[in-house]
Amino acid sequence: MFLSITLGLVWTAGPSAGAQQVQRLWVENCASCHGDQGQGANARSLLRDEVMGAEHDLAFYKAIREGLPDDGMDAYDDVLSEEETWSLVVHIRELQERARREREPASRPNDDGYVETTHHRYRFERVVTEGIEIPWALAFLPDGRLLIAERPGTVRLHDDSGLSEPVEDTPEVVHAGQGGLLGVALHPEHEANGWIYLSYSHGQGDRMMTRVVRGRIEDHRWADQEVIFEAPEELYLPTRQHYGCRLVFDDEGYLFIAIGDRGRPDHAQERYRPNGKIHRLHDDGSVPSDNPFVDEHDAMASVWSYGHRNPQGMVFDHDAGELWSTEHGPRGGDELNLIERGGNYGWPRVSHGINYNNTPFQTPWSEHDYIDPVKHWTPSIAACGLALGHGEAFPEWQGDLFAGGLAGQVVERLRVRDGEIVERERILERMGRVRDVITAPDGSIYVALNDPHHVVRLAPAE
Ligand code: HEC
Ligand SMILES: [Ca+2]
Repeated sequence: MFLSITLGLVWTAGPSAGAQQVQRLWVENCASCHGDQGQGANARSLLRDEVMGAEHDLAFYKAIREGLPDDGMDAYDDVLSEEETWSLVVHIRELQERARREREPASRPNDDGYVETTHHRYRFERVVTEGIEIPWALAFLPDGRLLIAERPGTVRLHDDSGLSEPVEDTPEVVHAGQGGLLGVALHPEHEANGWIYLSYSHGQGDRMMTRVVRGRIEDHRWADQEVIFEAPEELYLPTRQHYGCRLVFDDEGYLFIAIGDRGRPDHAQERYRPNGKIHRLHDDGSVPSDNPFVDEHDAMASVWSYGHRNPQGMVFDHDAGELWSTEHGPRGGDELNLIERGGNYGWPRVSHGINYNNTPFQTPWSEHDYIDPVKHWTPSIAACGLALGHGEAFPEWQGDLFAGGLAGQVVERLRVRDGEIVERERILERMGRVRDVITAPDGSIYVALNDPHHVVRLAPAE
């Protein structure tokens, strides 16, 4: 039975509604023994080190459903639905994360500006501190200048002499809600052809959708613009969230475009729609003939994978030939996914998160044919920005993934081997919401942050 039916309450969409229901379940059923914050009362603390972390999810789920008769906890399978049970596991993870933050020192620069991590000590350098507004996507030009795409719709260049004025004549974006200028990529042969790709929320009347163009910067002016990806007008939506939208080229010159579900979860499963998908195109916007759904009646031929919620991080691993993406979950359940041709990543049918507006999910362990994430973050970090370690600056970080988080205010380093996370650490924490993470040609890592808006460099310590 689904949560909405069990509780029989009127649910309104929005974070507070879902949060309150779980909170109530906790207070009414669990807090007497486990404490209102999970700190323990008649039972031990749930904030103990040995029970922290997602690897205990299934054990927790089973403990609640089946009880722990030897320890004095009853089974709740008659009282709680599967979804309610899962929502309580998410709630416990949130309590644990709050406790961890209170007791664990954050990975922040010390007074001299250095941060110690497992393999490397790095220096935290503020590169751009003034004059930028909501930096959302970064890219290095071959001449060493840093291109900064700002969400309100401006593009600036930064070098040793400072920050430029906005490039003129860049496309007009809808800067509303989560929309704006959101992604940038350079053509693999940029040095020869000058092409720069931008993705942004584009409006038709009062409806919006993600659009991709390419152009060149000539005399500080956006020139030669061509539309690379655009949805049919009837598929534009009045919603203002979940545009995606990262742009990445692979090693064969294909362009990948990540678009979020635009706040319409079911659309992610509808292959004729652009939203909730990762698309694959030739550099000129034409559709490759070997895309997975080119022969499917009604499907959008550019679709490469689907069932995505809001992918805001994407990177291609040139050594391994793998495309990686991070996406926002609902409440919990942010994902790191290895993107496969034609893959269905499950949203909104399955998720490790729980939905704010209580749309029923299967529990993460239900039988299903969707591709599971390699890792999930519960509670959510609000995954945004994804980079890959390469270059000389940090030799031990070669091939590692660097995932940014908005709400999590974090850059997490992840090492994946044979589909498993073998190392994971927060290398930067609580220095602002992380909008993008990229690796510079020399291997140092650049991060776009807010509070205040700035760009920082994680540089090798001498
Ligand atoms: C009557 C007291 C009692 C109540 C009520 C109770 N528990 Fe427990 N619970 C325990 C005890 C005792 C353990 C065994 C661990 C320990 O000794 O603290 C336990 C273990 C667990 C565990 C396994 C983690 C661990 O520390 O081993 C989870 C998860 C859990 N409880 C969740 C819940 C949730 C969720 C509820 C409410 C739906 C709940 N419990 C209600 C007493 C209780
Ligand atoms: Ca998924």
